[in-house]
Amino acid sequence: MEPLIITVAAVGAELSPEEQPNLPITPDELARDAAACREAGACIYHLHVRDSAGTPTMDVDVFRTARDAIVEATDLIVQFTTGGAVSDAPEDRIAPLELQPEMASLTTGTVNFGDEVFFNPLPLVREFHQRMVDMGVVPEFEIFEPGMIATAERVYEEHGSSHHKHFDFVLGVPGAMPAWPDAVEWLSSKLSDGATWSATGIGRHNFPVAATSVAVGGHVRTGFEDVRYIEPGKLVRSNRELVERVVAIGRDGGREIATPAQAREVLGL
Ligand code: KMH
Ligand code: ZN
Repeated sequence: MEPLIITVAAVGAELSPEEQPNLPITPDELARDAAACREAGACIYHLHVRDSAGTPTMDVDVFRTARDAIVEATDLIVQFTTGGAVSDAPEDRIAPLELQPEMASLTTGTVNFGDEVFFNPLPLVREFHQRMVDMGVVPEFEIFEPGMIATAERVYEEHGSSHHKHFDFVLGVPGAMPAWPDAVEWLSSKLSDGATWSATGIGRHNFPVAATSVAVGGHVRTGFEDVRYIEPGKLVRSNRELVERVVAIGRDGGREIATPAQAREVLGL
């Protein structure tokens, strides 16, 4: 099996600093958080950013400063979100791609997201994917529902793409596909040859999904964006704490932990 690539979704757009006081927000905090995650075994830093008040933003300058701080402090692969927050306008979500991150997330369909709707109609998916292709940014297809796999393949074909195909199964968002025990293996069986994938379970599903993913040859995502409590009633203290748990799960499952250099090779970066 490939060495285990661990992605840390370190910030997200859902938790406020009041709900998670350890959320990294300033460039310094992001750089320190990223360095700690790298030391623990992470390869990819999935990046959302906040303004100085801690509110999610898609401001290009905030992304630039954050990315530069992380790249200065580590050799992590920085993966920009294009999902943003459910309230963000498409033109704001796509704007930071002008900075040509190594990777960016791309959700390939509309999905219920708690009481809200995460809006990704096909024309938006096409536009975002074409922009990534034009900018040389490798997408990570975010799969909240099975049909999103087919849509990712569809836009890949339509655009005559040649980039590596990498997917991330996001399981357990209220309103979307649950973290059913057989979901990870079933979804991965639907991918085309040569594609790679990771999986993340939201909340209490994070470590069980990680264990399944490790066992069947996938990769793993964790981080504050996905996990609020490390155990019932006990807030996660740091992204590093989550990465350490996933590293332990990976080693228990007999997987070597990938370095960012190994991950770049696997992902064709
Ligand atoms: N914040 C969610 C609405 C992504 O980063 O690409 C979407 C999200 C996915 O976080
Ligand atoms: Zn995200």
